[in-house]
Amino acid sequence: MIIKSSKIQHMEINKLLKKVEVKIDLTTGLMTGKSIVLQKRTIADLKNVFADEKSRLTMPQNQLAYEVQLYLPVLDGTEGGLYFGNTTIYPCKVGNEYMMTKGHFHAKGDRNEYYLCIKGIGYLLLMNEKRECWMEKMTQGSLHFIGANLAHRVINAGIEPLTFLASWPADAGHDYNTIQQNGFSVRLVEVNGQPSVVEV
Ligand code: S6P
Ligand code: ZN
Repeated sequence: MIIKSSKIQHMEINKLLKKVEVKIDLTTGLMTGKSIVLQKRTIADLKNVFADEKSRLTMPQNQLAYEVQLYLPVLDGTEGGLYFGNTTIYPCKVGNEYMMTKGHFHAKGDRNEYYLCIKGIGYLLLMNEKRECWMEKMTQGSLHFIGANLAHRVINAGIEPLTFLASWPADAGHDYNTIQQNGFSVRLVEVNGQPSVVEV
């Protein structure tokens, strides 16, 4: 409907509005919308991720380790496309090692990524192709830029779930094999109640 006010013609805003597909609760990081994909990683899915494989095998195999919500509005591999997601890592240890994501390089090494911590306490572990590692502390509101050719893994070093949002190119792809075979060159373990780095 066209509304006439003085000489300027105004159009009802509703004519142009399209439904927002996804909403994010910024207090929890949870995403809602019809096109959200859910991925769950249990203790059973994390074979050879932790140093203490024996301890992992004694844990309930269906226990949820972390879960990911994904918004994938374009086809996988679309050049110029962007993806968005969240990850929640539940607090737990395998042996004395903190719960963490599998970690990966991007298959297209020059594709970058942002992580934004919503809640919880942990560390973003980064590793370059020379296997040099460094970490950034993740706390509510911390923004992390993951540059080219860096493997990335998030470690929950707290006693609450750690949730972060992420955005990355739709053609980044994931190389899990390199980490599955060689791991990162450091691990984060708890010693006397405090996080401590062990070189591998
Ligand atoms: C994707 C992005 C995240 C991770 C998620 C789980 O590029 O980095 O969505 O997929 O945090 O980690 P991982 O290492 O199991 O994929
Ligand atoms: Zn990634």
